[in-house]
Amino acid sequence: MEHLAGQVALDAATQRLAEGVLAGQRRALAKAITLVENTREDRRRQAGALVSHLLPRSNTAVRLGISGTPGVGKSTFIEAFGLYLIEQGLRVAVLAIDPSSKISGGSILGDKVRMEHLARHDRAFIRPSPSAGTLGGVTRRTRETMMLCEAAGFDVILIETVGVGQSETAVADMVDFFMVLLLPNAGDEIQGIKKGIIEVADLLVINKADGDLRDAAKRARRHYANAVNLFRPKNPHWRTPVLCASGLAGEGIEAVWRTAGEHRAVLEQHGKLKALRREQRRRWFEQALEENLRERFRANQGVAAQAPALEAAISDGRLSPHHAAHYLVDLFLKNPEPGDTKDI
Ligand SMILES: Nc1nc2c(ncn2[C@@H]2O[C@H](COP(=O)(O)OP(=O)(O)O)[C@@H](O)[C@H]2O)c(=O)[nH]1
Ligand SMILES: [Mg+2]
Repeated sequence: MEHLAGQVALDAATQRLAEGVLAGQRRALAKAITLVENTREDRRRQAGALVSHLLPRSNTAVRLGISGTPGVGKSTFIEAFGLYLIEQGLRVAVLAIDPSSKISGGSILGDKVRMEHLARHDRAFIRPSPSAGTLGGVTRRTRETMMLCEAAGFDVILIETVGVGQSETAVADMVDFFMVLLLPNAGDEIQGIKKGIIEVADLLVINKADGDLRDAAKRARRHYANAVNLFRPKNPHWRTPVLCASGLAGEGIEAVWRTAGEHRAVLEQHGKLKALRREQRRRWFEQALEENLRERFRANQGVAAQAPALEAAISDGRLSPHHAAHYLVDLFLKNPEPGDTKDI
């Protein structure tokens, strides 16, 4: 415990990597992120030590989440938004999570094209997150990657995520400001708008407010502004604004950044930003504990040997799930795998 809570000792290779990240070297950053993504137990420990070591240098950036259904224009928006931020003298890191895509599949390749100019800029860093594995795994990698990017000197972290339930909430939990992009012609669906989205959003953006869709976007904006009033705000000092924008035409970008700044000022004014970061770390720990337990449990040989028979008995209605769960956890606690719990 004392060892863990104090200075984190790094081996020589990890120390070099840490120095490279702190010096803002892109190759070191990319390598560190690859390390964080590695699922091998020893790599995981090395990554954990690296992130711990860099954490004191990682509380500096503005963290923004951008969500919305596939095709709403998130990547196109981020390209315009990112280039705008660079013009303001900022360095921008983009982390894209798409739980529905494979790394070799369409949307990541599509993103490379959509963020073509941003991707080439030396003040930007774009990293698609491999979405394979559990939500807990994706969340861990995204958080750790965010910390690495901050340690490498990026001022703004943009996390793109698809608007599907859990991954959206997970991202909302790790950023300071969470915006949801909506389509202009979704006005008729307002009645069915997911309560959840409004509850987690700090800003709603009616995107693609250009060309023929301009008027529809204005109507949608009024509808959503009314809808927002029906819900209790997430923060009593902040009523979720609804803006129109077009990533393609580069319109409304500045207003989004201004709104993020106003939100931050409101948080700071009420002493909420520090509290928010503390709360984020607390949740991070909670999720890390759960993920770690689940993975070790699943990797346990005794558990793996017995689980299929128990699952079959449960499916057949011959065994109570609670009874089986109790039995398996007891089994795990009696036979934790050697090396797994000893050297912390
Ligand atoms: N009219 C219009 N089309 C857009 C806009 N932004 C994106 N698109 C188009 O919508 C499609 C999906 O865009 P993309 O950025 O990949 O959406 P994502 O899946 O949310 O990341 C592409 O064909 C874009 O060209 C916009 O602001 N206006
Ligand atoms: Mg995209």
